[in-house]
Amino acid sequence: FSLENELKDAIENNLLTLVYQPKVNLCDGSVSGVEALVRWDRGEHGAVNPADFIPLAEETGLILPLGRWVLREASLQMQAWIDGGVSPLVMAVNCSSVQFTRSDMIADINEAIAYSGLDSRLLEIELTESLLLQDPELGIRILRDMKALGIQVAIDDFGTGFSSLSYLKRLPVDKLKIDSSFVKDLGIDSGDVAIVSAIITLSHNLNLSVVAEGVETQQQYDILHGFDCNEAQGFLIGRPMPAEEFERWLLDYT
Ligand code: G
Ligand code: G
Ligand code: MN
Ligand code: NA
Repeated sequence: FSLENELKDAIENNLLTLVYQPKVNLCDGSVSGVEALVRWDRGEHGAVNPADFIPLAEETGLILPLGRWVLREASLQMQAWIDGGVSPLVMAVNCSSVQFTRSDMIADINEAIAYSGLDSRLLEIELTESLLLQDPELGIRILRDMKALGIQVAIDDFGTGFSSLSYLKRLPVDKLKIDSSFVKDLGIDSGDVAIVSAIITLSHNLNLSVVAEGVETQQQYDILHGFDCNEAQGFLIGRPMPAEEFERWLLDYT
């Protein structure tokens, strides 16, 4: 019984779970959104790291059913929170470039929105620069189709993929997420301060919103706030949490 078969079984039998990590608005400190992150607990074998099983899912094509499950589950969860009286938050879902090149993502997103009843403006797709670097014209076409659905689009791990800036200008996206590797040494490494400040200025000049990932210290938070970064996400604010824990976190925070 290979790990691949076990993952297939986990997807089919609803054994994957999602955890939810908050993002806050740096202007007023309010909760601005949440990112869904997939988890796989193999019972007595323990939890497998997504950094290990996402690549396996991508190689085997299992990322297609996995990605559809994540989209649907995250949309259903946000709609359930809204129905339960929680103020609407943008739900961000990570998508692999394999999903864009090997499945009809627009149909998958439409299906999740229709099934959950979630307002499409509350769904955000996070994608990495790799899709856009592999096939820029396809990337732009898919991004346009996604914007036509009314959903938000963010570029994840920004700064690690070496997107050309002239290309960035043409992309119909809403948001850049500054990779945590640049945030880690803010306040220690003057090079990282320069990079982060440049990404924030660039984003604003392109009318994009900007999020800093991996914020762990108050010093990082304060520097980002001083640079007019729009949102922050990281362990300082909240770890990725199971749904019930996230609900308690929201009540405590607000
Ligand atoms: O949650 P964690 O930091 O362990 O995630 C590790 C990596 O796995 C990150 O790059 C994250 O974007 C990715 N990841 C987590 N959940 C999903 C998912 O649902 N789909 C895809 N494609 N990647 C995910
Ligand atoms: O690639 P992506 O940005 O989707 O990855 C998100 C990953 O980053 C998740 O695995 C999440 O657990 C992790 N993460 C989130 N906040 C922090 C943080 O403040 N510090 C560290 N080291 N990892 C974080
Ligand atoms: Mn992400
Ligand atoms: Na990231």
